[in-house]
Amino acid sequence: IHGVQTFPITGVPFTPGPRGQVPIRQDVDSWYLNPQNGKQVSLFLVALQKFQQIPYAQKLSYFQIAGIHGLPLIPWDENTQSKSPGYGYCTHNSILFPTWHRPYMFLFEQRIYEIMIQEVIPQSVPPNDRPEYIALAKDFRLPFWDWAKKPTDLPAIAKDPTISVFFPQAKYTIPNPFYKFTTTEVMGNLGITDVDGVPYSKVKATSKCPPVPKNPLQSDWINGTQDNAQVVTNLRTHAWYQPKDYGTIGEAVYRLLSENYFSTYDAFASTRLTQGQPPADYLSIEGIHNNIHNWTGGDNGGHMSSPPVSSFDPIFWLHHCNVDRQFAIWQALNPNAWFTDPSQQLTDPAGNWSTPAGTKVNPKWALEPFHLNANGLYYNSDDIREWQKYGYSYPELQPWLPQYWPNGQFNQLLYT
Ligand code: TYR
Repeated sequence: IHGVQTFPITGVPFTPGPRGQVPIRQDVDSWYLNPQNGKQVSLFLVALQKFQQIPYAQKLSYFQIAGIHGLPLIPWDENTQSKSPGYGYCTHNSILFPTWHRPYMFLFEQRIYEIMIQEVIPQSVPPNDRPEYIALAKDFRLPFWDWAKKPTDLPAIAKDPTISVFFPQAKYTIPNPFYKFTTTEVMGNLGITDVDGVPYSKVKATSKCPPVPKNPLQSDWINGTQDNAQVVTNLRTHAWYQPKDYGTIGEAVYRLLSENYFSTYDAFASTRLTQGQPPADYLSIEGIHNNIHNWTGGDNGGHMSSPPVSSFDPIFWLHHCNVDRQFAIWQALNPNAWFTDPSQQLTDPAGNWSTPAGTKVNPKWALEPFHLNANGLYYNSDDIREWQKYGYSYPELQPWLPQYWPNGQFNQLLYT
């Protein structure tokens, strides 16, 4: 029983169109590089900047929301203490992997929208222009980083240390909130510990592919270092850590989405079924995602390679938006596939916060700490099976577009 009201995660509020249309989460490059989106991009960048500046003690700060995933291992939006020691709330090596990360993306997207409406528009847009900007905020959806498209690259929005934004009365440059997440004091003061000898407690910013050695006193480690070229080399070289050559990222995703490639949702969803087994001839969605994390963070402890701290790097959100997209595409291709065998233990044998060791999960398993309402009701996997109910879809998944209508007739069945 919760003493205080819980935070209702809803995604961005929306009204579907007459054929069920909802706003689309777009490819981050197509969206960002199109000058027509400049106003919406500016809203997003300034909202993210403000989000990252919210005091770290606040539940709705970037720091605490990113901190749900792993460190600093504090309860979020609930009173309970850790159930079993581990990496935090994130569900890895578990068939809850795709479903848990879905409401996590709603929460991030919703916070960006709220900050656009509550802060950026009132502060930066003159009254006459506000209706236009409010409409842009309502239409905003988190973009995805399609790391499987050719040529594989980092998103342009994340590449430079500074970035320009414009509003009706001003055009200026800000430190790019997608380049790295920066804190005002060393993260050790905020509860971030070292992990496997990597001195995350000593830094004031996230890093990608830092050079060897990670010296806790090196200023580039402390203030964050981003070796974009090394990230791109890693992605294009695709040295999968599983002892097998799975080809390019695009080839791995192609197999992920191939008809009848996976017999069950469980096999698609997570590394759990192949853990400790001889290398399988496929990679699950989690398996592909793991490699992207490791290539982005690099071999020397860049944040993205370490589950306890990966979500502090802002690129995490663009990466996981693409994971959610592939999950949604797979669902559309396999509409009847869902959790199959409740008698199996399909979570990490070592356990984590929301799935203690030995847990057998089912689609009603609470996706802690994400709440549907203010009364402490948790999301479960069944709740998020239909993603459009939360007001978004993806470019490939717009059954309301005429090209998807059978016989030229809109078919409501295709929408659900
Ligand atoms: N540590 C994982 C592995 O090697 C990869 C990973 C990294 C997964 C960060 C999640 C994450 O947040 O398989």
